[in-house]
Amino acid sequence: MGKSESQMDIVEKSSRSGARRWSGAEIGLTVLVLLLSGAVAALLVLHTARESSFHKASVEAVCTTPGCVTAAARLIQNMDPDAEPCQNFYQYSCGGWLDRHVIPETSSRYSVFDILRDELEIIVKGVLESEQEEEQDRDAFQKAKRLYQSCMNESLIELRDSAPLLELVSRIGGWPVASADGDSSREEPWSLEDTLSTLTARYHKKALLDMFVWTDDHDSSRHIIYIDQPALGMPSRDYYFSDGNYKRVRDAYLQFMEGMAAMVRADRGLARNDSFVREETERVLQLETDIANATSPPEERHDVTLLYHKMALTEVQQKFTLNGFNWTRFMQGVLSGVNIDLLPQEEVVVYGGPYLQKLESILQAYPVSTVQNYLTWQLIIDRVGSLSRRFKEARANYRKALYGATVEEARWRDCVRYIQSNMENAVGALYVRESFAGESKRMVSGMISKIRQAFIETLDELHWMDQRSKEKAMEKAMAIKEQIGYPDYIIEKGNPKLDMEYAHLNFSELNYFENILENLRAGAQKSLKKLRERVDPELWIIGAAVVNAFYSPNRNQIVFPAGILQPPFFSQQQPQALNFGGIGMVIGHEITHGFDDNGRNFDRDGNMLDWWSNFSASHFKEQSRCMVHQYGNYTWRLAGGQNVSGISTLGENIADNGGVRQAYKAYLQWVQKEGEELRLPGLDLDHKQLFFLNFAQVWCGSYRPEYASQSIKTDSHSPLEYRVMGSLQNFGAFSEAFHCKQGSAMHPEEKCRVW
Ligand code: STS
Ligand code: ZN
Repeated sequence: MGKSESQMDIVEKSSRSGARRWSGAEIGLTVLVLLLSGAVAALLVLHTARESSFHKASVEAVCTTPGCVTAAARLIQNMDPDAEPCQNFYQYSCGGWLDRHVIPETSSRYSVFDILRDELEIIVKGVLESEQEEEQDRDAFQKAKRLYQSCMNESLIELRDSAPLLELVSRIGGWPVASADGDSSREEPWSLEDTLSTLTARYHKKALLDMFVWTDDHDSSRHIIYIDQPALGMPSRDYYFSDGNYKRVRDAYLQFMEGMAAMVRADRGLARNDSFVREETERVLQLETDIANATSPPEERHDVTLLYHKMALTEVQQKFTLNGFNWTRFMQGVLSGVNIDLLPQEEVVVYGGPYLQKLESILQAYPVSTVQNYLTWQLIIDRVGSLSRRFKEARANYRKALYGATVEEARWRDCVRYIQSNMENAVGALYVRESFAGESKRMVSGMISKIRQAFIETLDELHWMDQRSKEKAMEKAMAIKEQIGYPDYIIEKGNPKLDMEYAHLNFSELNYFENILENLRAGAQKSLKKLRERVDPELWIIGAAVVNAFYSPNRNQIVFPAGILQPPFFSQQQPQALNFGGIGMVIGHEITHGFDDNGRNFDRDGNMLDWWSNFSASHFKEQSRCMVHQYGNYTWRLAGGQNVSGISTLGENIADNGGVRQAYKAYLQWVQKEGEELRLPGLDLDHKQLFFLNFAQVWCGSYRPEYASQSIKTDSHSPLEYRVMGSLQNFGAFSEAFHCKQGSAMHPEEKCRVW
């Protein structure tokens, strides 16, 4: 649904006049709209009318447009006005929201941000289910809809039951734990190299080793092969060794693996042999525990300059012998699917050196059948969601332990998410066509230039950085490229590029499982074939139908998909205080990622290059240490009383702190130029306070304890509450706006500041 002309007019007129006041006729009209706009708005009118302080003079100073009333209603409902803003600004901003929401049985975290995603999914469901004459839909849309229909066809999925799984297992060379004698009867000898290359190139699955093609950190115009440690079956290495919740998940994981093996055995007509299945699956878990132990924890992988080791393939072979593992056979196997031949002196970047050093002895300690059991299990685990109900039931306890959610998501949500992440541009086009106001692009671009300017001006305030480094930082900030909303070509009817992206994909409405396998192969090939291609600066790194924002260090680029350009982040109809506290803060956050502990290692062209003086670099580390301690001191009760990892969340915390500061500065400059905004009805807050309130309310939300335990180990963002508290405790302007006394919880003596 596009925004109407008249609504845009209101914004345009008021900003041109600069007076920011509404005429009597406009007030009359909007009061009428207000009366018609439902119970919330009506309550608001009553509430404000009863307020004794709401005298006549201030009536004129209040904005009563539908946009203002809607925003005010939201802000009021979310907050807890009885809480003390200087003691706990999160409770003050979000107490109302927290009281009125329970986490749905299907969710592990529920927040204002998550609800935006849920609502976006409803829009995508609508467009994927909309019936058009086939010939009216372009190819890309037809394919997206067909894929969605295949996913929704649950009765057929039930009917096919384990058949697609058994076929997959046999294609990967069997699953010894689900074979007669524990060995899959093969004619050819089993090869680790070939199995890993099939997993990588055909199923986009990275187990035991991760090989991928990505922009070379040292040369942002070309691609290169990377070798890294793999992801694990459970979300982080902690699940393999720690107690409490992690142990509960581990037990459920083992049970899940056992259950799956038993079901596959039964469906292949084999005897149960429970003790054999138990022994084998326990051995697989032991192998994976050893692998987890060999991986480096995130805290040790933080410095990308230390992670990066470029070497010739021959050197990889010498350094990481892995009991005779033939690296050339493995890598050539991966690349042959995209018709690329390895060069005699092929260069490879090794990120996971310490892991590879340890892998040799692990592989020596286990029989081939255990390794094979492990690799097949890794392939199966991701596919369970697309099998019949009884397989999902075998997984239910594991998911409950992992996420705390007791009920599976509605099928349509799983299907929407799948199509969204596998056909980003087709879904992006459908979403934009349905519900994105094109005018937002221009306004957001204007905000980006204001916030970029604020970042540059803020450099002058920094005592820890010398002039030379400030100039380099300014150059880098000026060079940041921006992408807003969506790539134009996806909505151009005459442009074939969108359809061409999916030209090689042929989905069947009947075979969801095979459609997935086709997508996996296509996804792997799409990324592998880039090896000999130059980096395309025009490429969008994310789809339009996404509620999120991004910074790419290799591209020095910020991206704001259409999905995030909506309230509470942004609206042409809401006060600028809210836009700057919302999307303005997100823009500042993404810009600051270019200068966080990771981004700072890349130059204006996206090349890993040290542009820092020794003085500035050592002070950057000192300033950062303050934040590592500050956030590392937050104890999260929900995660069993664990502390936040100050190191793993450092980049996001630097970005949050920088983002809110730059957005605030840019907003004050806007006010100076355009004049102060009208107040919002029913809220006794000035425009500066509204800025902070909207910033905080994006993060109103709660976690299930199971998911808190997970995200404290896997999420690079601090828990919602500490994102708000941490950034504002460090920001003197917040305390000024809310008149907080020094020494109060929100205005501590010690403040951390990087940017
Ligand atoms: S790093 C992008 C950042 C972000 N934080 C998230 C998230 N994305 C997704 C899920 N949880 C936390 C973008 C952002 C910054 C500030 C405010 C909102 C979004
Ligand atoms: Zn971020």
